[in-house]
Amino acid sequence: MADTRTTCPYCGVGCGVLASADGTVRGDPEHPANRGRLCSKGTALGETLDQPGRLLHPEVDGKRASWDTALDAVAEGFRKALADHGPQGTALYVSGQLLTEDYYAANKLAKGFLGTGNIDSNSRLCMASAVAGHRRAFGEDLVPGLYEDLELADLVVLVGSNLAWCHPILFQRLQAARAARPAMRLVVIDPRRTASCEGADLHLPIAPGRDVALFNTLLRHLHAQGFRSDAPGLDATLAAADGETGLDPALLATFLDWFAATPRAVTLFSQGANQSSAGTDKANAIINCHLLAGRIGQPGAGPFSITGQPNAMGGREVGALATTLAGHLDWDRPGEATALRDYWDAPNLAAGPGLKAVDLFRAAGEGRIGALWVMATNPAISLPDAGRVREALRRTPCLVASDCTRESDTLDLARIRLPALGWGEKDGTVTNSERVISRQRAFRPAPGEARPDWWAIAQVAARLGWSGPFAWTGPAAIFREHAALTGLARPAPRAFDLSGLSDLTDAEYAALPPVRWPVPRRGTEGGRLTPTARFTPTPYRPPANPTGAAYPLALLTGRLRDQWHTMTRTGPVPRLMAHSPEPTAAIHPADAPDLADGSLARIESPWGEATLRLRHEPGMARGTVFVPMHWTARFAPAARINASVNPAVDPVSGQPELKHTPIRLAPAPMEWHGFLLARRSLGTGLADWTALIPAGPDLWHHEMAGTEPPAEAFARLRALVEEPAAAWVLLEDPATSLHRAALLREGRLLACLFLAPDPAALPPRGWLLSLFPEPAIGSAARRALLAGAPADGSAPSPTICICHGVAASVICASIARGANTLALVGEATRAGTGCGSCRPEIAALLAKTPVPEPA
Ligand SMILES: Nc1nc2c(c(=O)[nH]1)N[C@H]1C(S)=C(S)[C@@H](COP(=O)(O)OP(=O)(O)OC[C@H]3O[C@@H](n4cnc5c(=O)[nH]c(N)nc54)[C@H](O)[C@@H]3O)O[C@H]1N2
Ligand SMILES: Nc1nc2c(c(=O)[nH]1)N[C@H]1C(S)=C(S)[C@@H](COP(=O)(O)OP(=O)(O)OC[C@H]3O[C@@H](n4cnc5c(=O)[nH]c(N)nc54)[C@H](O)[C@@H]3O)O[C@H]1N2
Ligand code: SF4
Ligand SMILES: [Mo]
Repeated sequence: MADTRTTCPYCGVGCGVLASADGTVRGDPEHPANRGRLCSKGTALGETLDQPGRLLHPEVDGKRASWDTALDAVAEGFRKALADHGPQGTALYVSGQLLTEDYYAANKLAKGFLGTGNIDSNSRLCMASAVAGHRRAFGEDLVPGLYEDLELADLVVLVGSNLAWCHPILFQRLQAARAARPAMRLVVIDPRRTASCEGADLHLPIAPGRDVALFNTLLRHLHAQGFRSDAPGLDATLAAADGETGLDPALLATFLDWFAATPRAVTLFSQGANQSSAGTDKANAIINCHLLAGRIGQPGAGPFSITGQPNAMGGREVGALATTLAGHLDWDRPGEATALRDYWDAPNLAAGPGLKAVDLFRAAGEGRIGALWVMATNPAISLPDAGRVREALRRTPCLVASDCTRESDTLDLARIRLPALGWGEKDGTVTNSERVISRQRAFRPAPGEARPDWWAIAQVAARLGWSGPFAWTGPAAIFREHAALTGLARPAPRAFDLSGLSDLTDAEYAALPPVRWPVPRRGTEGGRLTPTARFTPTPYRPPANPTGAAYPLALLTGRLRDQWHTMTRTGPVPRLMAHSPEPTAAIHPADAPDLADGSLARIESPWGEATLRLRHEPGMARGTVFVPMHWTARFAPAARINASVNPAVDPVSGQPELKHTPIRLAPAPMEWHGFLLARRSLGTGLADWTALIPAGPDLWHHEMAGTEPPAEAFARLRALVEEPAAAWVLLEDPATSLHRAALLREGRLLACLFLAPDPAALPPRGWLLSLFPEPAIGSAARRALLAGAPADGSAPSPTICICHGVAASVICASIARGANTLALVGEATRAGTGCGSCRPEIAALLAKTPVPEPA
């Protein structure tokens, strides 16, 4: 059977994928975003298809139910909430991982028929500040530029973006352009020295939250250099352009000069900008500079807000945020709400904006929300002050959750669970960061009773008495309705126009190639946009909850290369876990002189706490700590960082300040540290601190630490894995409190348990894991096992290249033997020759490892 053309379900780059029914995937050479390439997550998509833990049947009150029963229960829950609280007591919380068609249906149900603005999306945590910034500057939420502009630019500035890890294919396109045109410059503005800084011409280690001060300084500099603009608002904006950057003056001057001197400049911004209590101002401060310098809407020039999720842009197009209507229509433009009401024939259209995510969950916690439908997102983990959010979810009388997996912290709390189609099964469209609409197509049958989200929405609408407006025959019909809506006569002109697609037949929709909006009925399609713009004053404000004596460090949170959000898809894949198996907190060594590298540390904030493995990283800005957002109750309950993250929001966008929480660090005192390697998962309740790490087919690594006496823990944990006809090989050294045990049956390793008072005394896990596939381990390996060290004395070494399973030590050894370029390392070890996502890290090893002089 021919491959199916579809789109990657991870990041907003929106790469085209060719997938076959057996789950083999490769990059689509014809897709404009990636031209055949895929990053580490995209490459491993096939391994996420047959995941254990799929939600296969509807459930009500913890019991399997038929779809009819479950949908009746949802309708009843919403009916009751409407009766008890009115429309404002109902809500939907949706996601940029829905398809445009699902998203459109959800928004229509909430705003058109339930009559509430209470539909918000996880885009509130992600893109809301960029949306608000665009609307202030351009009057509409639009991204003027194209990916190609990053290749055409002479200067690319990354603001709060770790592009190398979060948008790897776009980063590879950028690096390829730089290799072809070495004069092209890359500047990275980030408190951390990230993988994106490898090979950059300049890294500005901005103090968290100071970006507005930096771009205000740039604006003044450009004005002083003689740049002028006719766009309104310049004088007031210049007058308000204040703030100290705190940067090294020489670094700052270099940046200011480069920007002023380079007409082709792109400033790409992401969550280091958006997730801030000054997020909207950060967006506008950046746009202001591009306006003054006249660098917008031209080849190689413009501000560029990159989207996170695969369909973050689609959600904005259908207006499924509490603050927008549909099709880029607004409540605050007279006539637009009326036009939408008529189009939908929805007499009950919401009169105004609803609750934004943080406020929505606060309202739920106060008992003001009777029915809440969560779709394709995991708020119990991903919202700030997440302990409160859990309480709110528990308190909501009718909590409905639609998901593909049963293994989500939010699903645990839901009263009604609805099984949704996942990637490879669902069918519709997504829009990427450069406004390209691509099809996601099904290439696998629906598992169990999973159904599309739009269908579940339409079914509930019908049960509430609104069958006609939701009587779609499939996603094509929804897409046509959405596209036609964008062509409505609107009082104010809009760039967003899909009216040229509103008459697609089902067959044309099925075959739709990637297309960039606008697609008007008449006139030019796609291309760069040159919006009419105005300046927006952005006076500098420090973060909402500044650090102080009690909480002296700033907690930054973000992403790892191979994990996706709350790990529901990437966590179970051993190859993806290998790159960064444990939840860590990174800190500059000088900021934690009393806490050893590799020890467990407790993060405490006024909102909560978490315990993670401490890593000393000289690339961290002083006074900051970086923690990945990913870990959940399923993998490491004590490491759920959002329990500590503050819920302050940007006053304009309502986006939470996920990149700045005042914290302090304390040691997490433990009697012992250790790990248990076993052929089945023993869960996350093994010890005071546990991280569960899928390590291979039927191989599980449990990293642990505990406060009970080590000898007791040793006996207790051994009892958990004991098996008939298997025997322990033991070594206990009471003097040093070292405990080692290996469980063997006929020479085959079944489990390994190691405990020690100091984590540094434990042997490398990778070496032990590599013994499990052996049919029987030899006497040398057995001796080494009990000695607690591999025979060759090799130290633990992280996997850098997951495509070919190459460890850092192997790469360093090849460098030491003279491989002094990425290409030579690739030839010697194959590292970096697969998806290429690890190349920045290989480059960092190349920069660090002394290369021998040629003989
Ligand atoms: N591997 C992977 N890729 C992903 C995702 C994923 O989960 N995993 N998620 C996708 C999604 S939804 C999103 S939104 C994107 C996010 O993509 P990014 O925004 O690139 O990722 P983050 O790691 O959240 O944050 C980026 C950087 O902001 C920096 N930062 C923190 N505070 C500040 C500040 O005050 N100023 C500046 N200038 N920088 C600051 C952090 O140190 C961090 O390196 O990634 C997408 N791609
Ligand atoms: N501290 C901190 N917190 C953060 C961030 C941060 O940087 N720091 N980043 C924030 C950002 S930018 C984002 S985008 C959020 C992401 O956070 P979430 O949206 O909560 O995270 P995901 O793990 O992506 O959850 C998506 C869920 O949807 C399910 N799913 C996938 N496709 C479908 C579908 O088609 N239908 C249905 N019904 N379900 C589906 C998946 O199985 C998964 O359970 O996290 C935010 N939280
Ligand atoms: S860059 Fe990677 S995660 Fe993003 S769309 Fe492309 S393959 Fe998927
Ligand atoms: Mo995001």
